[in-house]
Parts: sequence; C-alpha cells; structure tokens
Amino acid sequence: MRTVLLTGFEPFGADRVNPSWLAVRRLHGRTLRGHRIVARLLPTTYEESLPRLRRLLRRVRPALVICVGQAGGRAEVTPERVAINVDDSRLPDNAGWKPVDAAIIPGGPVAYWSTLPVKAIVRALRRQGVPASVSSSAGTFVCNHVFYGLMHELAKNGNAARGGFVHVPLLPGQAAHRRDLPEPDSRGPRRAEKSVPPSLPLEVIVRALLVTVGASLRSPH
Ligand code: PCA
Repeated sequence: MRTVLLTGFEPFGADRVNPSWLAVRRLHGRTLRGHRIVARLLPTTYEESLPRLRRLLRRVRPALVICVGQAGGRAEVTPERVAINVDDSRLPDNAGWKPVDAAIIPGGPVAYWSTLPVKAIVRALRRQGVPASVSSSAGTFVCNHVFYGLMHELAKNGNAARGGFVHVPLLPGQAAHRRDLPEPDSRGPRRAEKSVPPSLPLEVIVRALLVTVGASLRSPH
C-alpha cells in the first residue's frame, strides 16, 4: 500500500505541547483512499529537522508528504502556498539557534511552490466547517525551513511525490496560558492589545488534517 507521511513538531518557545504533533500522531495507521498514514515527530531545530526528514523520506517512500506546524496567532488552518530560502528568527530554536538572513540551501532557488492543491484543501475544509485559508508565508522559522527543505528534496526526485506544509492554530489550553504571544518571526502585524490568541480544539485539528489528506489525494495540483 502507498503511504502518506505526516510530520509534527516538538513543542518550542514557552509551550509544553505542540498541536501539530498531537494531531498527526492521532492519524498514524489510518488508511484513506488506498494510502496508509505514517506520522512522525520532527525536532524544532534548524540543524536536526531536515536530516531527520530526509531519512524519513528514504525509509517511508511516501506518495504524499504533509508537514504540519503550530502558528500561534492564527485563527484558521492554513495550507502554505510557498516556501522561501531563508532562515531568520528572533525566537531561538530548541537548540538555542537564532539565524539571521541565512540561506537554507546556499545557491538554491529563492522559493518553491507547494505541490499540494492548497485551494481545493481550503474549500474542502470550509465545507466541513473548519475555518481555513491559503497562507502566502510560512514565516522564516523552523517550519519554513522544513517546508523549503522538503520541496527541495521532492524536486530533486523529479516531484514524483507531492508535498507541502500546513500551519494549525494553538490549542485552547495553550491559548489560556498566554496573553502575550512570542512571535518567532515577522509573520504579520503585532496585535495592538494583549488578548487571548485564537485556538482550535484538537479534535477539529485532527479532522482538518484528515480532510487535507483526502483533498490532496483526490485532486491533481
Ligand atoms: N511551528 C514553528 C516551528 C515548529 C512549529 O510547530 C514555525 O511556525 O516555524
């Protein structure tokens, strides 16, 4: 049976959990449209995340890869349209690394498009009652790093497998514990007032990722 690889990240910054990993691990072993889902954890570090992902690609040989990460401050499930060739963050990764204006792949293309059907995914999510929109920036922290590295690997293999990245909101429990959100990078305007960041229950995020996999397997990009 062909496989779908889903990855989630370790908690980072002030958080003790990461919804991306809690959600993808719930889908491990599920089958959908003739594909078996394999869920794996990635470290939230610039140095280790991509080597780990490359090993997974070699071992799992997936037909579809969807990397998932947490985006504090976002209210919707957001398939990412594009990965850019830069690491730049004020928030240190889990190894304490804070790169500035660093290329992910020196000499690599400025950007890669996702090869997921991002608009079809958003339509399918909204039909299922999940707030969703296409995002045009995965930031410049570890998520974009992994997204770019993933698309680079898939391109090297002639894009035989499809892949991309989806950001998910915080869980209600995370939102309840912070009113002032640390921002890993310049993802959007700072909110004027301190307020509780938006969140989605884990069950909704799990369902959203299943819908995302289904929509990706269904439509050509
Ligand atoms: N979110 C971070 C990295 C790990 C994660 O879950 C990001 O958006 O870059």
